[in-house]
Amino acid sequence: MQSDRRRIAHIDMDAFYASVELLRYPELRGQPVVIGGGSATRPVELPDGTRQYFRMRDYAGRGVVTTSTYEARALGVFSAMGIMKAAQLAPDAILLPTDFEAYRKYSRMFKEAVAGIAPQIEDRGIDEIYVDLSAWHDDVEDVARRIKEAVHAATSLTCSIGVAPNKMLAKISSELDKPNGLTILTRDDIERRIWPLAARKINGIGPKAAEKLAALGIETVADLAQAQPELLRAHFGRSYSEWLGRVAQGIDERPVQTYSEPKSISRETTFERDLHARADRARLSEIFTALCVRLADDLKRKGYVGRTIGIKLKYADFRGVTRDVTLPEPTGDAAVIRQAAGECLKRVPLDKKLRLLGVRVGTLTHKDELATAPVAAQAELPFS
Ligand code: DCP
Ligand code: MG
Repeated sequence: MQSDRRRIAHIDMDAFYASVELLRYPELRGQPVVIGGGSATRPVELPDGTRQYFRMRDYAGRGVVTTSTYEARALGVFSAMGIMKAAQLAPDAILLPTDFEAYRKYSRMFKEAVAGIAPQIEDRGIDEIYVDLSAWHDDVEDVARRIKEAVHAATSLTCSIGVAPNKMLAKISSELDKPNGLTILTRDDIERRIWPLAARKINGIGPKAAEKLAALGIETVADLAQAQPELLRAHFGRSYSEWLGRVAQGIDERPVQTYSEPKSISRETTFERDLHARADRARLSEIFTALCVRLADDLKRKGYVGRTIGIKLKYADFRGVTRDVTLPEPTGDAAVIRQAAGECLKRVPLDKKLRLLGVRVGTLTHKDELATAPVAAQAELPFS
């Protein structure tokens, strides 16, 4: 397919976790609501049948905002903000606990609804997908509207859709008219609609790169498109600067990958209070083991085993460190993962208090792709 003829849709659910919660608590519609509390923030049912909600101002702890309703965003509350900091901006907003199981369920329902119409789907995470509509002869706007209706019929939720000649432009387009938006973008629209946007709107230009670009006077996509290639190359290296030049021109040849293998599977936890490797040894060891058990469960459920075991630590001062080790055979066994991760832990400085611990299994293989021979050998792997 000639690349300019492609029609790629990016579909992204609106205020996803918050919108799922509003289905449960419809009386909160129109109010600033923040998602991210623990079970202590669960609404209390009163004898008269009404509910008493937890207010942001009453929160103490280290949780972060997963998402918020558009009314809360108007007050400055966004994803990834500390809840206590957000409470200063929106003390009266309602705080609800996160319920990942419910979000996963709605995620599946929305993806199935889209697949019922257009099955060429690339799964990008809990609330977003790309869909290749290139082969459709119907008017794409029509198809996109049918997709929105199907998603709403299945979930009672709204999504925003961007349709464009490639994934990068489709992703930006889906954001242009949020919530409940539909934006169809053609090559001819790039200068008018994409160039005025901040360069960081391009997926792949992170906060650090955006800051470096700003220091060079490059704020918008137009600035980037008109920047001297030599200037970009001097500051960003060859491959990233060439990529920057291409995306600014709206070029992105990546195909929609209808099935993608995960690169790694991980679990991590931020402690309730910072822990010290020696003083809190028993507690840490317990958390560490529990992480490995949950990770092994994830691997089993998803049908993977992996050869690279890694750990991630964050110290109280937020500095992070990672270590990994490669095993001779792939594993999905909690005890083997625990032992290898324990070896990694011995290779990092443990003189300062810790805030976060994570364990990761990479270099994944599907269990059914493994030769059947080494089963006995695996059972004999040593562990502590
Ligand atoms: N999420 C999270 N932490 C983040 C960002 C997102 O836990 N830092 C979760 C909560 C979101 C969901 O992922 O509901 C989807 O992320 P989006 O970026 O798509 O945000 P929303 O769907 O909430 O809002 P929007 O309407 O802007 O898409
Ligand atoms: Mg979303």
